[in-house]
Amino acid sequence: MMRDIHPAHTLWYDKAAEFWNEALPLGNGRIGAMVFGGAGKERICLNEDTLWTGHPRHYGLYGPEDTWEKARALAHEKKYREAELLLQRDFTAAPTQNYLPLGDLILDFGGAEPWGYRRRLDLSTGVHTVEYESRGVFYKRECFVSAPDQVFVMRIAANDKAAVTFTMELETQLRGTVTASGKEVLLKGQCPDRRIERGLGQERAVHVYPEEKSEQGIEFLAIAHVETVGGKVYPSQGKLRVEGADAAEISFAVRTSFNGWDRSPVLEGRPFERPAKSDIQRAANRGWKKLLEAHVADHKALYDRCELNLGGGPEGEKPTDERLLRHMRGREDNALYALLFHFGRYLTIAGSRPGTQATNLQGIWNHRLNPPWNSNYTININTEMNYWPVLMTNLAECSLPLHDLVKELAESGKRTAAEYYHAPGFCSHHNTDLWRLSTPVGNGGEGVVRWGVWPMSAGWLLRELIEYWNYTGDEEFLKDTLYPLVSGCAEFYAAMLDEDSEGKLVFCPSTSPEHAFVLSDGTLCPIAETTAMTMAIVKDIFTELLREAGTLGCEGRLEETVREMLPKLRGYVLSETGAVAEWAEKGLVSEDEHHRHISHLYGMHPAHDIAWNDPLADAVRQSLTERGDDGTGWSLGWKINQWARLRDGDHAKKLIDMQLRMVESGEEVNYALKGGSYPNLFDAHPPFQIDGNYGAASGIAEMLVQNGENGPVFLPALPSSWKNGSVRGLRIWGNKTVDLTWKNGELTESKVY
Ligand code: FUC
Repeated sequence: MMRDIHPAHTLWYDKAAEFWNEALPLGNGRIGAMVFGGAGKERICLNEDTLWTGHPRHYGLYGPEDTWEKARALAHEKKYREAELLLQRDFTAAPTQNYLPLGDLILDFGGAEPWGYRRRLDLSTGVHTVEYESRGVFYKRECFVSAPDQVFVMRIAANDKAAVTFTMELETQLRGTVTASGKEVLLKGQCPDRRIERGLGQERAVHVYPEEKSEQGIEFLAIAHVETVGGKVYPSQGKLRVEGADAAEISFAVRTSFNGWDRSPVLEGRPFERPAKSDIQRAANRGWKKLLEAHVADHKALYDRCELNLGGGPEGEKPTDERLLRHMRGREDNALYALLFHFGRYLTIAGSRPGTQATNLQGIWNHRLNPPWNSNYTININTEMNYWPVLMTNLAECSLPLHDLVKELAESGKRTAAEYYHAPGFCSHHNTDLWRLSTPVGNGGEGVVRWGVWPMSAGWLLRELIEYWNYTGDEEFLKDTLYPLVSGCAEFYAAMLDEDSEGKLVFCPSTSPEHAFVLSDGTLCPIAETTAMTMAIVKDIFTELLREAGTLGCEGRLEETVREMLPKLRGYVLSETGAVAEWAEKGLVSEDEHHRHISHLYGMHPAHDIAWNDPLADAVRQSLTERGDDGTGWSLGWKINQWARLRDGDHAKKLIDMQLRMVESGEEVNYALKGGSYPNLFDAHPPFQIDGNYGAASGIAEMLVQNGENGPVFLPALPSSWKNGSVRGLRIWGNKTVDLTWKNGELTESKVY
């Protein structure tokens, strides 16, 4: 075994990345870097998590005040298509803004003739290394993104004197100016506004730089600085030239004027130039060794809390891309599952730290000006999935950015609840952005209702915060944060319910995320009277409200109302085949029996409404079977968790195997059944979407330990091929940690502390 390669903790390759999905991610929650590792020319794609298009704004209701009431009446009469067309025309507003790439740091070494090339990412230290020999000299480049020092740092060393020569430059697709002076390249820039006219398709969106200050976007300053041992450094035509050094140390800092979701980044912007300069100054003063030590200590404090060991044979020594290919051909490589698990934890540590933005569709890594789905927060599954493994795998503080997002969305969502629904409390729809957009998106175009009109996301997002309380037992959090949020959400849901023809309380009309059924004339329609998921979320929030009020001893009017409503809620309806009826009525036929969303199974996972031995679990199993296994990356991820909750370990593992199918580097959007992993282990929807990485990590944790009302269950879904193994540092409800060891599929040791 190579000394510096651990089969469950290292990604490594014997060639440089050609495509972005082969490059390797580094991050400190705020600054993201994708390192290509080219010997002759290094490219590092950089991100900062507040670089988004746009500025604070709110879109009011476009159509008449009573649109929702009218749609509701139509849906109660089962005039679903009419309800849809009305909402499409009068209820949807502008789409979200998009997450932006900062730019590339390019190091041009004037070519190389690499021999013995290797690059690797050590997940346990968060350090990326490139090594090769060229023209008789051995080169080593190491880099990381430091959370304690808020900089990206790289050291370039050679085993020969004066062998380090290169040109360094910064490039950006944003509006900006690049200058070089002394030992620095500076990039000063500004983000555009993303505009789209009503009625146009998404592809017609344009980026504009408005004249009016109140409409201008976020400003930023990025600095790349070089210190050398020997040799000389001088600026030349906006670049920096390093010649004949023994070694070089690069530090990169960036700060932006973003000052909160509701403040103009220009008129009320946060200072950014001086902070960027002082980041660089501090890093230069500390130097490589101290920066590295502080980074590794900080990283390990989180990473080392939890570890999975599934054994593994010689396959683990191969380069990661080869391992993926060989695994697809049936080679047994148990350490690859552990690597996928650890990579999910690594991406949490690198992508979401206290005080940073929550991870978006691509975490914090995006190189495109117009990224797929705007690289936004899609909150009808994707953002929530990003946070599934965080608590279980012992990284509770990394979930705080999600808490911030939800608190701010609750503010923005009050206005949306009032204007669109004339309701108290707050709500948000199927996606959001840095500016906490909470209105239903769309542009009046055909089909927008199937995703845009879904005012249920606040309830789902809160499920993740409820878990934070379950895991940590933090009473202050319950009192000051969780209970007020759950109350606001419950208030909205309670105001929205009315009776169906059987006297059951329903949230009407409703969609089941992004899915539609076929009307008798063949038209597709997403709007029904209500849906299984909608009612599952309402039930979950009502139940939680009562549990929390009970714990706090603060029952009031809202609790009284909710207590009365709970038994009258429309429950699950089963289809003729015994599956869960997605639109909560019999006879509505799905447009696509293999649809990627499995929203109707919310009660099984992530909620805890249906236990594995509940008679309803059979309906869940039947639904999953009818849906089939295949799907987009995140769809596979969700199904791993569902089968784990159903305690079928072999089926869960089958889905992990599908997620480990190597997808070549193509980046096109594909909704067909093509999920997998890119060579860099990033989840392929396709395209890259980070949720599947997190979904797989949480699924693996769910296979090993599950929470239950009567205490934890160990190895509830252990696959037959994971015969021997151990896991250390998984968390369970009640602020406890678990270590387990098993042999021949049987638990041999367990420790709860
Ligand atoms: C939802 C999913 C898509 C994709 C997008 C970002 O709309 O249905 O598959 O993941 O979010």
